[in-house]
Amino acid sequence: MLEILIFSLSSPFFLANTGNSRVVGVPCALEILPPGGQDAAKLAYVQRLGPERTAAIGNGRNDALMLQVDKRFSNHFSARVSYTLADSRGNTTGDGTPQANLQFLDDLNLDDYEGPTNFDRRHNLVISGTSLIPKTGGLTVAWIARYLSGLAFTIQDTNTDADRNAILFDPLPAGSYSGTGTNAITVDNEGGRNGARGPDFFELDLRLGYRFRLGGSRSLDVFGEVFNVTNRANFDSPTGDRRSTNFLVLTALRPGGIPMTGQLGLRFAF
Ligand SMILES: [Ca+2]
Repeated sequence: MLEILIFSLSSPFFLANTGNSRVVGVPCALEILPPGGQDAAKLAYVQRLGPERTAAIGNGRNDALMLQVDKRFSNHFSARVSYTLADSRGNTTGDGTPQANLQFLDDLNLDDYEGPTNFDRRHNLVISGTSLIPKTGGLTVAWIARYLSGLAFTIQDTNTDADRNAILFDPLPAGSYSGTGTNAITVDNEGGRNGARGPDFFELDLRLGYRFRLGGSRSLDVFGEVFNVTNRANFDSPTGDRRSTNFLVLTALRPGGIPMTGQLGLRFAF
């Protein structure tokens, strides 16, 4: 069975001028907040900043193509392949409280802030399945393999304030950048906000199980599971700040990026 889903979502971002040099915002469907607007559910955050200075001038766009193929259980196995091709861009980071870090005086410079959102994940592939091994009397094998593209991050240098707006967020020009030392990487930076890509992710998990039938309704399940079978080191994106001694050096695993891990289990049913 094949399923295909395509969706596109444009989401304005509510931006609020704090009165100094910062602009922050939250996603919001409204275009302009009237003075004294009381839609507390949506605007509780920006109301604190002064509603007379707010306007929905940020925007983002999310496009995705989702495919899924299912093979129902027959001939001793079932399987599923899911894939999503996605593109998430805008003139904010999309993280809920985005800032216009390139603002200079009254000019927000949002055109220069265009780029991938912090959640832009180009490829997402999952292959999973389970098999009942014939002639074994109850031996099962299950697997799931996952692949994710890396997230975008910004190559910058907080040593200088190139645009002199008192905000130390000044993306470096496009080009190839490298870290130094152990686990350093090289990235091709497109320039601007989120112009570089962090490491991708892959993990394969396996499960082996056997069911002993003990007569009547009683049974004993014995199973072993191994997570991250290939023991791949799935790193988080490094810092893109050239000022840091860890510039483009992989220093931490991404959340949930565990080394190879195994566990054994028993389950007695009666
Ligand atoms: Ca700056």
